[in-house]
Amino acid sequence: MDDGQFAAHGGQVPDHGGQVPDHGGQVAAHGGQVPDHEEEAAAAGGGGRGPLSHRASTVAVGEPEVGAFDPGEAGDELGRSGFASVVGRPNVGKSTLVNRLVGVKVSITSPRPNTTRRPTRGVLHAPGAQAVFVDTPGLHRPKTALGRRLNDHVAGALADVDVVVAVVDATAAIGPGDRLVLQRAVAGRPAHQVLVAVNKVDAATPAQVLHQLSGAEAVVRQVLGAEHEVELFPVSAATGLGVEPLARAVLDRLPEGPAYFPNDMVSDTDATFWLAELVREQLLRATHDELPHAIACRVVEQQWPRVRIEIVVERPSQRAIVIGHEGSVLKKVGTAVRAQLPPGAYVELHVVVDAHWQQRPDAIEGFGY
Ligand SMILES: Nc1nc2c(ncn2[C@@H]2O[C@H](COP(=O)(O)OP(=O)(O)OP(=O)(O)O)[C@@H](O)[C@H]2O)c(=O)[nH]1
Ligand SMILES: [Mg+2]
Repeated sequence: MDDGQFAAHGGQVPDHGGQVPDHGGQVAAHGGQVPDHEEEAAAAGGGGRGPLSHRASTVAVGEPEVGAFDPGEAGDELGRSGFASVVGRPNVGKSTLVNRLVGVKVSITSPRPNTTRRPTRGVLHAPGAQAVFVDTPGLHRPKTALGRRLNDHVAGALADVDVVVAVVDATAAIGPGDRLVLQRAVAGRPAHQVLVAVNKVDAATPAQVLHQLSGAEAVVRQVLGAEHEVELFPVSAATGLGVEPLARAVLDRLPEGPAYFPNDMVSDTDATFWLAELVREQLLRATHDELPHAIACRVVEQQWPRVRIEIVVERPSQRAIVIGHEGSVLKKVGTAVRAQLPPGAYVELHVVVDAHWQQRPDAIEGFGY
């Protein structure tokens, strides 16, 4: 194990977010004077729930709400409830769509494939109904134990759910990966339980969108039989276009049942995992190419408002990329993460090398993937 240690805060050192004393040493950057914020931090902790909360009343995850449509006032009386798994190839926008459906950021997103590494539940509360959307990793051809694990998660999320939303990308031709997704989505399921979303219509021409809609329909009919009706939804998870009809279609297909989550809860991701995810998200956005697959994050110390997060890479060269010139990448990542946390957060990032962690099931499980 090799290590390099950095912390990113903001307040006291507004312009540079911290000192960079020497290379490979410590970059400290904090979010203001920690003691001053103790009260706020304690309040944000929500009585032991930790610094982050996915309860709708205290959306403390930082980034602005993604602006979902308004499903109306959620009431206590429930008629319908159930689970809807969102599946698709990597990078088609599943997580962005789930965030939009739920109206709160519950899953991290990035332009890199295989950003999502485990099923992530986000709850849509509507009058008389509750839909639990399950964001899943992108179904892909796996090269590592991690990749196989991601695909296993998808298989698990497809079993025993009420509705499946299969997502395809309007800007890329429907290929073998999409075909596999659509086959898995409809296999052994009544047609009415499967909805197909053609996402990213904001970035596609009308002709492209039409082409994708008919392509997806043709694949589903091949599997289910020509007589089956397929429900298709052109959407933009990025802008929200078309998301409301999709959400309503999901809600309409839920069976009668009790509420699975309290009214003010939008996700069941624990605060510790979420902190590590926020760091990984910023790393994926700040770095490029092959690095994303090599990155894993975990919280190693948490004494709010101080959090120490370990970033694990597979090679020393990757460690250098993650740190950046004079700590520039880590600093950027730490600052972006801190901006999503309650005031006063002190985020310490620490990079270590662990060769081949992606091939070791124990390591993969250790990260919670
Ligand atoms: N233009 C456009 N971009 C989108 C839309 N939805 C998602 N994206 C972008 O597509 C990329 C992938 O989005 P994610 O939501 O992370 O995709 P995903 O399917 O969850 O990806 P994995 O978790 O890797 O399988 C990101 O850069 C998003 O900003 C959309 O409706 N329009
Ligand atoms: Mg995702």
